[in-house]
Amino acid sequence: MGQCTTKLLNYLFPRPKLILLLGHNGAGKTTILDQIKQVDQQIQSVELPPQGFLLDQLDISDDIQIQSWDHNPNWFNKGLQTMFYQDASAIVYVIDSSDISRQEEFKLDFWKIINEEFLRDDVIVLIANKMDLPGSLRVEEIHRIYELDKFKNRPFKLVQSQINDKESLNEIFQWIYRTINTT
Ligand SMILES: Nc1nc2c(ncn2[C@@H]2O[C@H](COP(=O)(O)OP(=O)(O)OP(=O)(O)O)[C@@H](O)[C@H]2O)c(=O)[nH]1
Ligand SMILES: [Mg+2]
Repeated sequence: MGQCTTKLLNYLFPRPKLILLLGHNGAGKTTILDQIKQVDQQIQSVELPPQGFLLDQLDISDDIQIQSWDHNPNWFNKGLQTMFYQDASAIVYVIDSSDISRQEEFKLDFWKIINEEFLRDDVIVLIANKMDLPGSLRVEEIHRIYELDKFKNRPFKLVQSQINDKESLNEIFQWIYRTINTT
């Protein structure tokens, strides 16, 4: 389906704005969802047949939904990313900042996702998680490794986070909700 058709359908049948929470296995996506959900909200685990793709879904309001997909490196080879990512308004990519040996792999994955043409207007957030662990990368190092200077004309933020740091997480998600509601 072309982008114009998608936009028209979204206009005629409005759906919640979608925030995708992505990142490698164990980066901390589910933990983050747990920390930003309100007491009366529940994370739903959904399995999509036939391949059995897994996602966690959190409905923030009637207007905003967060989906966290299990990391699947084969999506890009099979062209499936378009189907699952194209409706997103924001991409939140989570990295384990203490896993030094895999940063190059995380970086390639991050850029592969956000370079998609259909995501070029999206809000992008990189969460440097697990900052509490010894040897975690410092913010300046993440900035350099991920070549974040390239973000000149897109709404982008780099945020440090660690388990139980609800304040920073809520602050950044509030910024995302505001930003996607005004674009
Ligand atoms: N020390 C530390 N551990 C964390 C942090 N965030 C998450 N963890 C732990 O890391 C492990 C993986 O976290 P998850 O939230 O399950 O990671 P995930 O990205 O959802 O992983 P998948 O669902 O497998 O893709 C769990 O044992 C968490 O308790 C953090 O900031 N610091
Ligand atoms: Mg998870």
